[in-house]
Amino acid sequence: MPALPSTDHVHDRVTSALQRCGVDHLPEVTGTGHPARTPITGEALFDVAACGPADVERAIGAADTCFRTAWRDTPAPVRGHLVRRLGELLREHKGDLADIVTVEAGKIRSEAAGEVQEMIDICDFAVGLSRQLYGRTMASERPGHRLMETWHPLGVVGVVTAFNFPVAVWAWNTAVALVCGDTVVWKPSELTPLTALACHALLARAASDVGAPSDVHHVLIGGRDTGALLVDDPRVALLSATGSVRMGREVAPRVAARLGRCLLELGGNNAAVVAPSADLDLAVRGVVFGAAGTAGQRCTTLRRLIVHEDVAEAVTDRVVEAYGRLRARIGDPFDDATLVGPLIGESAHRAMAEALEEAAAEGGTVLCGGARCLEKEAPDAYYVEPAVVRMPRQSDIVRQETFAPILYVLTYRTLEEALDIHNGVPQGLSSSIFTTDQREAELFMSAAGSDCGIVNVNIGTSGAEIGGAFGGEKATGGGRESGSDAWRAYMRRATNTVNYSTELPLAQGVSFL
Ligand code: UN1
Repeated sequence: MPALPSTDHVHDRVTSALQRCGVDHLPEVTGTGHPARTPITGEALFDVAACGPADVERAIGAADTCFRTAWRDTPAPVRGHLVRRLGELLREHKGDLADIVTVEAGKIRSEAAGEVQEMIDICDFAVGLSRQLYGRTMASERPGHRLMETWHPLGVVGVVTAFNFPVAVWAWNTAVALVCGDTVVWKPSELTPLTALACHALLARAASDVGAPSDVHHVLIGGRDTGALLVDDPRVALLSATGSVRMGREVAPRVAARLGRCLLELGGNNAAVVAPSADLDLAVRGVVFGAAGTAGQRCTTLRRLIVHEDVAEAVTDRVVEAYGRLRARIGDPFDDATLVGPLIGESAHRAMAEALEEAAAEGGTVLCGGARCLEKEAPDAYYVEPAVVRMPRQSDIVRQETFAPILYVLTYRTLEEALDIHNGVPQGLSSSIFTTDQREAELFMSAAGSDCGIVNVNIGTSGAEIGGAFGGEKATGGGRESGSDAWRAYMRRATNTVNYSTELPLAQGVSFL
């Protein structure tokens, strides 16, 4: 098992990366601010100054003024220059940002770099979008009239992000919001303040390089109270929040109470169906990456394997065998040999241990994994062996999202039964089927198939590209971010009727005067 680096080593590495990204006032360890920790050793690296209510007020006020006085009137293709410059800086600092993500979120280096690549990709997409914010023209029912729609910027977008994708989800929202003419106030997870400072510094540099106003973006380091101020402020036209279903249930009614707009990306409980015709080599690889990758801490992580009983033994044996090979590759996420980094912290580990106990009480059999590793070397860090648990049925614990690497295995006889199990959970984010039978694949993608926002065939549930809209149904919250036409959530639509005739015919044939 790769040895862990010391906290001093991690501190030095992240310090240089932050400096290169242009974070001017490097935080120190003072014991007074908001602690920035690394899950690699579980120890504190710095204290970051936390925002108070006055800072939140100032940030929202400045972003709102910037929106009204400058940004909404800047032509969209010119707004695109800012995002293009940000994309260039992200390319230049890909390694630095990946280092910071690895330090704060514990992602293995390749996945951290992949996350930064996702930022670069969305910047490219948003730059193109800056010339494609199209409205439709419709045929008017009246002679000499034109009916059309225009898309306008919305206002301040409040972005709340989670620890597990500390930079990509910010970039999905921010790159698109900025070209749409919105300004952004960001409340990152309190577990990842350093990545937020680095992103903010890079965006500030991009703004200064292209002559865009610095108030297009503000970052607020803080906890729940800080987020609540953003949620309740009527100047925040759209609140885009990523996190747990519990968080969504708190946030949505508060935003609704002020008739604001919400874009929610909440939990997933993603499943893969493995049919008897599946290419098993491919299925096993897809399953293992989906379930154990990112130490099970993606909202798209594969949590339920619904496998046909004819291939259940073969598939389970192979997955367990692959997990056996992972065991030697749990540890330092900076080591190229590592495939499974740490859990984010103690509560994540507790949730995993409790879920495993509950699964056993509900009749489950742990086929492999679940043990904590490296606790002698780093008592405050939480490394675990990814677990596979055979369940007799889809019991309560299987229907919950536990943000840790536990894969529940269930079996089915008919595809109808598989779909019932598949859709029989509160969440609806991502799904996949492994099959070579076209009828099954089409049915799975049909209205009567998977009820998720992401429905894949012969690939796993995680690792979506930015070009499609990302998000899910039911308790996942219904929001869509990233590609396709997700930009529409960041703008307001005006319907225009223009009369270029000398008559005034009323619609629906109404006569008056
Ligand atoms: C998340 O886990 O919050 O599809 C986002 C994926 C990534 C994004 C995940 N592109 O797994």
